[in-house]
Amino acid sequence: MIGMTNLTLDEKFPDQQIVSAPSLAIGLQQPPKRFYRHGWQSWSLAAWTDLRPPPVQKPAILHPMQVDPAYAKEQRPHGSWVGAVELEGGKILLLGALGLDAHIIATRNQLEGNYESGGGDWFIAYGEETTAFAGYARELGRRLGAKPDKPAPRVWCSWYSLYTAIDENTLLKVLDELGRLPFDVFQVDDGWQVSVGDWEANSKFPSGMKGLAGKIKTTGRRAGLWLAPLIAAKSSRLFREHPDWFLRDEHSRLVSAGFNWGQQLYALDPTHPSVLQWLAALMKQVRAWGFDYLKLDFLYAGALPGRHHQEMPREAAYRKGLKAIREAMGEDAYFLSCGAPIIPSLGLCDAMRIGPDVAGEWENRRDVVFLNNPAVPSTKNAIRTSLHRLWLSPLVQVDPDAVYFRSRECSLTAEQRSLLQSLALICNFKATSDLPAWLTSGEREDLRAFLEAKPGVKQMAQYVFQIDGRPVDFSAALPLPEAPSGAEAIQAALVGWLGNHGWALKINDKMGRDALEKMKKGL
Ligand code: 9PG
Repeated sequence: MIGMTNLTLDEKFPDQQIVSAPSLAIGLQQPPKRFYRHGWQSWSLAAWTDLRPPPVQKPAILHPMQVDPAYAKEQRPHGSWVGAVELEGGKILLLGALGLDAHIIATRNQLEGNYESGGGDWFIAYGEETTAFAGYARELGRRLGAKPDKPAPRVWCSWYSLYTAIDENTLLKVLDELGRLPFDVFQVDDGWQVSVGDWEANSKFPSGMKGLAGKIKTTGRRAGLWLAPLIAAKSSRLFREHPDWFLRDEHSRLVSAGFNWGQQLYALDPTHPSVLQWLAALMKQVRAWGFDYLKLDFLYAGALPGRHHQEMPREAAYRKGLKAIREAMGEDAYFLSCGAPIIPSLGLCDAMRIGPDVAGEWENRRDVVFLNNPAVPSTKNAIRTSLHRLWLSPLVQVDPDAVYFRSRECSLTAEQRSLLQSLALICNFKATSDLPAWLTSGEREDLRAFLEAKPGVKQMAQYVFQIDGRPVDFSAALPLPEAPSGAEAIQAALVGWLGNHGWALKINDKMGRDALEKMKKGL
């Protein structure tokens, strides 16, 4: 390939170096044992895998919201910005981009990195895994900005119990029942808005968002709010009124930002001046309502491939949007990014979700195994990917997602719940959605102790930690599921086919909402 810089891993290879090139390949003298694959955004898989071609994740209709769609069908082992191979003897070779739009590909005889547009610097490390990743993190911090000095607040978040079935009365009841449990933030998740794109209180919130934030603050807590500012649902007013604000491809067709809430999603173009103005006004609005903890979600949409209003690399477009958002919300707000393209978000947010969603389930067979999907909600998926992104800790407050203390409405074993809680202690990011009414008195006391804990954490081995002397081994969360065989393979093919159809996803969405309403009646 023209413009390719070639290096060879030999005896004289330096421990750490920085090389500037549009494309770079490091020749290996032996086939690697494992590949560290780093997914594009919060929910995308990060893990050490073997060197077989990564099976294509299903359904394709969800690709824009689960993987980098530009590489969804890549047949070689690959990852975003950074990749590493493990060689005989346990040493690793890490190749990490210091620019924003790079991709890594591994083969049996080389580790290769390419910038999508122009070129940039590469950080290369050869040696022990922890040292190599620490070196990469240090260099990223120098260029993109390191961790702000804000301790992570302890958060009660409405998502992992009530999901979209929230309303003012139910939330106020929860707020009351939390009593004196030491939460710093009460965070309202998805379900308060008129539509994704139309960020106004819906009819389930008769006092309006300012009223709700006010009530939260009278309990001495900060008010938190979820928004997905860079996407809009097809049925939203925003999309109908401003179709020209949305990202299109070279044939002027709208770019898909995925499918959720039973609808097609589109991506705002963050290089459009009117979009930037609208984003700033939105952030000022939610601050004026009284919210100062913002969980901004589905952020990947700002970095999707397409033709921008102002031509620039897609991840530079994203960073432009994110900068406008950060500036408008103010430095005193706490900004948690979610569904966020990892490297381009650094230096602009306080915290970052580093894995897919947890769930009251360990590993759903239909969603995780049949669809071969490590990005869908599942506690095993969440722990696996978060563990492989702990190296980001010096750069941003890492969020491994909520923990469970409840045994009601949750099929996780006590051991699985404990693994999740331990990971939260390691990250020092504590959040839950457990409804106080679902907790036994013992569970409530355990939750209190967790919120108050300031344990000493020691890493003993790659996946083994000691928390106040108590050993915690995460091995159970590591294996990727084997592909289904026999009759299950046929079932899996059917689920995969259905999953690619809007009507099937709509039915699935409706069934989920009906089940939620039933659950709510029992509250
Ligand atoms: C609200 C939720 C919660 C949650 C977020 C995000 O299809 N998907 O791949 C997909 C993944 C995650 C997801 C939604 C869809 O959840 O991570 O905490 O805020 O949105 O809708």
